[in-house]
Amino acid sequence: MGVVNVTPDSFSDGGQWYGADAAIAHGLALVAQGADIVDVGGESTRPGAARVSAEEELRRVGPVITELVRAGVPVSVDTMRAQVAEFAVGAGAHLVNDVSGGLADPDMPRLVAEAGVPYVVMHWRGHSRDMYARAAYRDVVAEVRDELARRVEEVVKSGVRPDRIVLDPGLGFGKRPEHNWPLLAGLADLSVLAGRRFPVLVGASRKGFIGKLLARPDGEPRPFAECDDATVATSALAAAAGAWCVRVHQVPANVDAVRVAAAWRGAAPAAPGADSAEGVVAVLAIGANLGDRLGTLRAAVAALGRVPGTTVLAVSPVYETDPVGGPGQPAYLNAVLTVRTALGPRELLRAANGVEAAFGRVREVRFGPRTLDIDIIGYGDQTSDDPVLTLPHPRARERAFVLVPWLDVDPGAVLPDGRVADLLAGLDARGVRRRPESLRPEGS
Ligand code: PMM
Repeated sequence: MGVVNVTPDSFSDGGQWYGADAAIAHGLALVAQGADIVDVGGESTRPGAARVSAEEELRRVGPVITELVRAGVPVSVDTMRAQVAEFAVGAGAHLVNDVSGGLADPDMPRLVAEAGVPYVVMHWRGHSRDMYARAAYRDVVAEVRDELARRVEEVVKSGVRPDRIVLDPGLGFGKRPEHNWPLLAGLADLSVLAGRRFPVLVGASRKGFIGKLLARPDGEPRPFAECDDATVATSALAAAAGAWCVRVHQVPANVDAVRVAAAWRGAAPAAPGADSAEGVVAVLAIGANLGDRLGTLRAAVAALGRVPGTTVLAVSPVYETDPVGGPGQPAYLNAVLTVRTALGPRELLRAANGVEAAFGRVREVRFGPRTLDIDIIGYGDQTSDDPVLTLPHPRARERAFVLVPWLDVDPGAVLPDGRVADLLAGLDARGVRRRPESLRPEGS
């Protein structure tokens, strides 16, 4: 998650992206550098900050969110106000990031529930003006976990679905440096509340506790803008510990860090019972025939694995395939993956569309070339005539470029009209050629 603070006074990058044009250009640049989502905020939460009015907050973030969504960027809105969140999700924002976890504005949880978007619930004890007055803990990990558990209970009572919730320990918010390190070291503990594992977002980038760690011998803290290397180290460790997302100001090196951590985790033996979580197994087909096809498919697999409540179970080999239908166009690379997901089918579709949008997918020419296409082929045993998402995918049975890789990940796969192996026997699969490359992160 790349940060765009449209504020004159944020501690980490205040003033740099204050104008709408600069903020939009920065959001686009962050996505080009590899951010999966751009977090747009219009109110500084630095220690001591006074609040701005809702009108001013909207004036700052409104045009930036509208324009980034229009450009296909997955946007998160960093706000404590339901009014601002309502505007943002109405404009197409994908996620609401509420640093108060629903405490600052009682209308927020209901608004998020109605919008059905993912909701970051951060640990927070009060506004920034005097937040250090509340920075007293006996056992910071236990207290943050208990307070987050209460917030989750409350927002679920307001109608937010548990599988839409992302937790955040709120590093630096009402916490002194010595409180932040145990929270980072305890990420795995924080992610499990009431027997349910939640995705966790970590916002350590350029925060004061990192500057303090790296202080000069005379005690002068390292300036914020010189804390990016240490932020990258934190991102790698957080991602290796299972964080779902890191919120950062500088994207490129943090993307590398997250990829390293994903490869590291991917290579580790599975913990007993790790995959026994509830959820439905869905089958996704991915394809690309523009740009860096292999790089795009690899990044798409990684991005799908970071969708809240979703784990990639198996990824097929890659196949080069001749285009079927549509205008003359280059050959595709195709693959199929299975995921276990706590999301409903429409939510999974929305998440998949978000990943497509992050790769600049435009939906203009039917069956035309595309940088990335993600189709939901099946969702458990569910059948549906919903025109937005017909299940199973109505054209899967006639597409060898789907059935061949599907059999790789599930040799016993079935469709309503028969076994996939039998359906494939009736198709011409000569245009589907297996490639040697893998879509799993290098080395896993
Ligand atoms: N930190 C800041 C702002 N928004 N949101 C979440 N979810 N988690 C954070 O830790 C967080 C946040 C403050 O940092 P900034 O001023 O550099 O944006």
